[in-house]
Amino acid sequence: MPSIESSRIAHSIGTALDRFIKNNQSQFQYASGELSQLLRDIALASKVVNREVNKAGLIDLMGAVGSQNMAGDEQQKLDVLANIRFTRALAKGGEVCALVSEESDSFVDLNNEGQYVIAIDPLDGSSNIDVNVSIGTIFSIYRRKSPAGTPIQELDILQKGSEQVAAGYVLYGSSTMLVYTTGYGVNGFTYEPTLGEYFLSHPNMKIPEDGKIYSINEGSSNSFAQPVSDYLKFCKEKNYTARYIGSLVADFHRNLLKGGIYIYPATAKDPKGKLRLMYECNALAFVVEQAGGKASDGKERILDIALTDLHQRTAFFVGSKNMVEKAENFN
Ligand code: FDP
Repeated sequence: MPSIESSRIAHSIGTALDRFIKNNQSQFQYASGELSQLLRDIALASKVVNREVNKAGLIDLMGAVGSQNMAGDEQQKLDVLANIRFTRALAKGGEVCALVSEESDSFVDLNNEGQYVIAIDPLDGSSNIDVNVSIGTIFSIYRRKSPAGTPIQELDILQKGSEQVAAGYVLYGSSTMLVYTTGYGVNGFTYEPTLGEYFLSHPNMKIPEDGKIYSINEGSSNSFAQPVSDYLKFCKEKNYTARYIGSLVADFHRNLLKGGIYIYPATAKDPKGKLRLMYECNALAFVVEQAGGKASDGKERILDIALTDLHQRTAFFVGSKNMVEKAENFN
């Protein structure tokens, strides 16, 4: 009988994120190493945020800071802190020329020669911070369109989701994971806190084509449109399982692994849907499509929706291909 230590040693610890990024750099059409550095900057900032999230209860980071962000949500202390961490890391790297964040009114022009624009929700699911439930970071990366070194223009910022060159999320859950795509499949990395590194734990992730989990805030069901109510009735007739954490990244991640659908439809409170196209839905839509799933607003593919506003909202149907198609068919 091998001892625990020797059986542990028998298993290699796997590929570190840095090594993985380096090995796959040539896949990327602008293989200059800049995007790789940008992904490393995101990973580093996420480690810092992870540290703050883990000790939030100890150092008075929980609770609201008293102000509201652009979308009208109450800003939590950790939201603000995460925004600062990511902005600093991305500004310092020099690869990003402009940043759009859930936490700021307009985009931030970083006044540099960077080739990339990033849209980020530094800490999503903020109403879950105080109760120790999983939260996440969501990011989308675009290539700028105007020449480097010139002032940022609207055409650099308001790009469709289909123009993303990379996207992903960090889930601060029972373990911390970074999941991302550069358009060549989806890979997931788990953070090893004692080594301070992300390691490849979920290579080439694929979402099951079908599933039995539906995730929606049914508290608003009185104001759902009839097709959404009809689809929910169908889910219940099929004895599907309801699972709703209320933290988009966590709900999305579970369904990605197990198969399922997440729906945030239009409601009376949010007639255009609650979630933000630019820094929530586009990234997850890119990831889910790369994993073989689907994302739409109930009718139109999320990645094809034209952007007219930084903080634009949309209804969101995302998850297993067959489930999203079934929900769309009720329209
Ligand atoms: P939160 O308001 O806590 O930041 O992005 C918004 C979001 O969370 C998502 O993470 C989550 O899925 C959704 O809103 C929850 O909204 P409801 O409370 O309306 O269900």
